[in-house]
Amino acid sequence: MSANSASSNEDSVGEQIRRLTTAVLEGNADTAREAATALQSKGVAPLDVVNRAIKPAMDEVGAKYERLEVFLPELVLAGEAAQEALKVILTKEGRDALSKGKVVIGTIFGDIHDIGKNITAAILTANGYQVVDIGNDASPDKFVEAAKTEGANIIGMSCLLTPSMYFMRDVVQRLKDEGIRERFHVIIGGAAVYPDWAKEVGADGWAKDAERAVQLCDMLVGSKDQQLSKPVIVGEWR
Ligand code: B1M
Repeated sequence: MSANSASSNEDSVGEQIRRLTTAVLEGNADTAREAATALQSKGVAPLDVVNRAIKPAMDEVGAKYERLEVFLPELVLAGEAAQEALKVILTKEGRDALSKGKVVIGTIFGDIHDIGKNITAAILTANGYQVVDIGNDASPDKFVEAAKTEGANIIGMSCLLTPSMYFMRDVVQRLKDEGIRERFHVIIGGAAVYPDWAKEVGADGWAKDAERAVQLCDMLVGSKDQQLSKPVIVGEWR
């Protein structure tokens, strides 16, 4: 590629990133899908699309919600537009996955926020993990049963809603009660939970975001012969 065509490709990538960001902010799922398709066809990595467009747009919608500048309907539409874009950009990576381990992931009981969980699931898939997504509002029983049935080695719990975070403790307790705690690496993440909470519930690690969740899983899965001080914390809280 010549220098000119490389820079014009980057211009049009920038343009589609802005288009996608605006589409998510405005809750326009059709435009979000189109912009994501354009970015995928230009070979932009899924993680770049997430970090440059989807995540900042959702953060901005969240900030506007907190300032009472937008309300629940706008949040729902923004969430749907983000999900449409994710469906487009993550399909190929998912198919190409090589398995480094198997993760059962879900959003914990009572909590239906699933965008961050979906991103984390997708980025783990894109980075070589087999991911079984048990959805949102998943009970402690559902986590444990799925992990056993699927033969997973990692259980990942996401939580954005403070009242729901207490159910994370029940998952760990249930594993202990069944004498299978050591079979799984238990990791947590999501805006409601923080490093000390991982310690509090007896999890093996906490990650700030999806990329760091990959680093965390890599560390835990690769830790057979080394002592890790647990919980392993990847990223700074806030
Ligand atoms: Co609601 N909501 N919401 N919401 N919502 C929050 C979370 C809130 C902080 C807004 C606020 O008041 N400031 C607040 C929670 C307060 C609290 O308890 N701490 C809140 C509330 C109160 C509510 C309702 C109760 C509102 C109501 O009905 N009155 C209700 C709850 C329903 C329920 O769950 N039972 C509700 C509903 C909704 C919508 C349905 C409208 C929608 C969700 C759509 C969906 O998820 N499908 C929604 C949204 C969109 C938000 C905000 C604006 C954005 C969340 C989001 O998607 N962020 C949020 C405010 C905010 O966060 N600023 C808010 C983008 C996403 C990419 O980030 O999920 O943090 P995040 O994920 C990151 C990391 O945290 C991390 O990686 C991700 C990517 O980097 N991560 C992990 C996530 N999971 C991980 C797991 C890991 C590792 C890393 O390992 C397993």
